[in-house]
Amino acid sequence: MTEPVTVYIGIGSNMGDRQAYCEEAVRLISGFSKTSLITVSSLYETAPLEMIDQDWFINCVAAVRTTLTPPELLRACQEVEQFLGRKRSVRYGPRTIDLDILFYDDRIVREADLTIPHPRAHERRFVLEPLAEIAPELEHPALRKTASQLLKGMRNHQDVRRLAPFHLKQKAG
Ligand code: A4P
Ligand code: MG
Repeated sequence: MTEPVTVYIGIGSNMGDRQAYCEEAVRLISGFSKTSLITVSSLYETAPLEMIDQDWFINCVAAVRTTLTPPELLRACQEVEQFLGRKRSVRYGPRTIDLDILFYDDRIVREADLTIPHPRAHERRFVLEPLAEIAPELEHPALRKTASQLLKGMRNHQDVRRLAPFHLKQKAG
């Protein structure tokens, strides 16, 4: 039996009921096989990056313990995206839900379809704010800086507003 590792998953939505999509994504993640949810950051409302002519996002970060391998986890995340109705059209464009594997223990993965740590995580306030809230001492395995150091060192501005603490809703019935 392999030892479980800690994994951080970035969650974002900027279409429809953004908060409900994020909450539903967390509920589905917590139901992954071989996986247990540890904690979820607050929800943050964040100005769009990359493709800026689109609605604001709601972002949060979930921490889980899992024995799923990185490819298994990617597939599980993509199933959640599909289930929640994401149509993959424009890169960086609007989406009901987007799940990014930010960190998988301290592993570095470079596959054609999977890069861990997420290649843009360290330069995005919408990732670093929620991450530093739940794991300020988490060290980026390549950059050797903690989440809070990366956040403090950020030069570019992005509007990020902390909303409510996260409440995991149980499905009725
Ligand atoms: N992929 C590679 N590495 C990973 C990883 N660590 N986690 C591959 C998840 N997927 C990974 O992703 C494209 C491919 O990336 C996948 O098929 C997978 O094999 P995608 O989700 O289909 O496409 P995308 O999300 O449009 O592109 P990308 O490059 O993932 O975009 P990002 O980096 O996720 O950026 N602004 C705000 N405020 N908040 C946001 O959440 N998100 C984006 C999307 C842009 N601006 C934003 C936000
Ligand atoms: Mg993505």
